[in-house]
Amino acid sequence: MEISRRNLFKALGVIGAVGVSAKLATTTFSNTATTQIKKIVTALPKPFNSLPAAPLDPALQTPGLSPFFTPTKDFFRIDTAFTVPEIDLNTWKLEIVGLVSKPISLTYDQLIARPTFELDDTIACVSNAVGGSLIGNARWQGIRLDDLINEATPHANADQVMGYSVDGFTAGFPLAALDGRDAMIAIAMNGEALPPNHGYPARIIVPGLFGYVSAVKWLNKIELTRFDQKHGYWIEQGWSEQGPIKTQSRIDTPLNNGQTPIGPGAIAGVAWAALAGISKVEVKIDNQPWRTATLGPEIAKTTWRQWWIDWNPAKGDHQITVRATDGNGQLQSAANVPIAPNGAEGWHTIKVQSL
Ligand SMILES: Nc1nc2c(c(=O)[nH]1)N[C@H]1C(S)=C(S)[C@@H](COP(=O)(O)O)O[C@H]1N2
Ligand SMILES: [Mo]
Repeated sequence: MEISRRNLFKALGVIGAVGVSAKLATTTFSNTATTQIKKIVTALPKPFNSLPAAPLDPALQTPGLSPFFTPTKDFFRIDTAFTVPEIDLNTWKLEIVGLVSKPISLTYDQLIARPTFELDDTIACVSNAVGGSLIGNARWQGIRLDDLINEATPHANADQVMGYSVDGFTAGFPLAALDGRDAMIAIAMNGEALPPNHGYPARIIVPGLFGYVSAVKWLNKIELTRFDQKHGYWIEQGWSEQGPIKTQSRIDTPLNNGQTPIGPGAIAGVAWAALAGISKVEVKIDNQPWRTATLGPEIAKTTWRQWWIDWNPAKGDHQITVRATDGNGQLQSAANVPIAPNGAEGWHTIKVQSL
């Protein structure tokens, strides 16, 4: 049965609640006015590990600091899709095939009938420049990827997990990356079904890996294969086969090349590392010695960490640099490394005028 938008809202009893309608619209519909809804996600399964709510967000006290969870509407979007694929859940299937003894094919209902769990994970794009905004943190909900792949029983010679999108995009990562980390087939982010922009109805999330080698949106196939036989989309364009996220830190506030009032204020931002978490963030202002920043709560090693220090600038021009140390004591690389072929390196440095 096909339901129009208006009738659907009626059916759901949404009366004149613009905010709610708009939210529903972004989570369950594509943005074309003509879309007919074939089937919608009405309820998410209950995760077996329901994570506690995050503690009070330091961003509430520090204007300009990124919120711990990136609101879905503000979450960066990177893909090759000109138009967002529209997927009908009645016909969508997820297949696990290739170098496996027991191929698997699941309908959406079969997929979400499996145990789901929640994961707090920061995802990043390899194209994120030092200080850039192609990074976001979300609470994801999904099905364990290692369980599904074990069930399909990979052949001994398989060494790559290749995800396929309905639109032909591919991304592959080492089978060995499924080392117990919480990789998932995500069906929801921040408590709602994945919005079309972020891969509805399902995508891959692998903690510690850049999106271009792992985070396939609009997923409909996973193939067990070999690196010496197949390459994902971006590898064919010259990007590195291996794409671990690099330790980075970013100054959110004050803004680069901005102006800031003299007097008491704050410098604040976020820092992240692939899987190790962040143990220290240091800030250097002009020619002063490095100062250790206060760190926000650490909810999981897979997420970024907020940081801040107080700052009482004198009138004039200032330069501020940040650097992070990961949970293993490894200092972030200072080298000025460009984005291609496997991610930028360097300490984020900004210039500010205080007046
Ligand atoms: N189908 C599809 N999935 C994709 C891509 C794409 O182009 N097509 N881009 C990948 C890249 S490069 C990144 S960084 C992440 C970004 O995820 P987001 O748009 O949800 O933030 O999606 C990944 N998944
Ligand atoms: Mo990316």
